Amino acid sequence: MRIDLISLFPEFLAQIAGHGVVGRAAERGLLSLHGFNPRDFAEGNYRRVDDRPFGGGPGMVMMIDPLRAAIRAAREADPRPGRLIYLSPQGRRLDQAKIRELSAQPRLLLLCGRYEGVDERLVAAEVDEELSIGDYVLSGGELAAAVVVDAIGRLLEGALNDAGSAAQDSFEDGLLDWPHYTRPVEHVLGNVPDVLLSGNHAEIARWRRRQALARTLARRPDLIGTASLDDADRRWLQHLQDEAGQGPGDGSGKIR
Ligand code: 9WO
Repeated sequence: MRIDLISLFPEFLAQIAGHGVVGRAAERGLLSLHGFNPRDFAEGNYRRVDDRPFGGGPGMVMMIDPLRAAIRAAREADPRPGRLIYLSPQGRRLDQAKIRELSAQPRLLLLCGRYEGVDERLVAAEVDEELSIGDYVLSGGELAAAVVVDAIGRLLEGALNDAGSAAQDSFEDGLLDWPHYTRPVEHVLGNVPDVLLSGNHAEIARWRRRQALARTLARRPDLIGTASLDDADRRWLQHLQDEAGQGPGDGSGKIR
C-alpha cells in the first residue's frame, strides 16, 4: 500500500514509519509513505502557502494553488487512483471499521491542513472524504494522519504476521478489549485471576468475552448497540444489567 502525505511538515509523518510495527510494515514493503510539501510548489520569493480569510477573523487559510500542485505531483508520481482524505474536525468520525476499509486500498492520499484550514473550493474540488479522529482541535492534520497511518500499518503487518492477532483486536467485533496479565502470578497489587492459569481454553475464552462485554457496558455503552453479539453475549449483558439494578456500585466503571 502506498500513502501520499500532502503536508507542510511531511518529515513529521516520516517518524512513525521508522519505528515499531509500522516500521516493520515499511521495511517489508507492505507500506510506503511519500511526502509532498505544498511549500515546494508555491510561487514567488516568499513561497506563500497561506493568506488572510475573506470575511475577516483570526488565523490564516491555506491557498488553493500550492495544495493543488502538490496533489497533482502526488497523483503523477503513481498513476494508480487513490482516495484523497482530508483530516479535519469537520469530518466523519474514524473507527476501526473505516481503518479496515482503508487498509484494503492500494493507495491513499492524506491531506493535512494547518492554520485555520484549507480554502473550501479546494476541499470541494479535490477531497473525496473528510475524516476526524475525535472531537478536539489540533494545530494541524499531521497528528491525525499519523493516527490513520499507524492504525493501517499495524493491520497490514498483522495480516502477514499472525492471522489471529488482528481478528482478536479490541473493536474487531465492536467491543473493548479484555484485561491482560503477565508474570508474576502473585504480587502485592493482586494475583492473576485463577481462570487464566487453568489451561482450560474454552473457559478462558468465555471469561475474556464476559470481561470485554462488562467493560464495554460500563465504559462505552454506546458501542453495545452496534457490536456483533450472540445469544450467550446477550444473556450475559442482561445478567449484568439485572445485577446493576440491585446494588449502587462504586461508579468507577471497574468490573468486579
Ligand atoms: C484554527 C483556528 C484559528 C483561529 C480561529 C479558528 C480556527 N480553527 C482552526 C482549525 O480548526 N484549524 C484546523 C487545524 C484546520 C484543519 C487542520 N487542523 C486540524 C485538524 N486540527 N485538528 C484537526 C483534526 C483532524 C482530525 N481529527 C481531529 C482533529
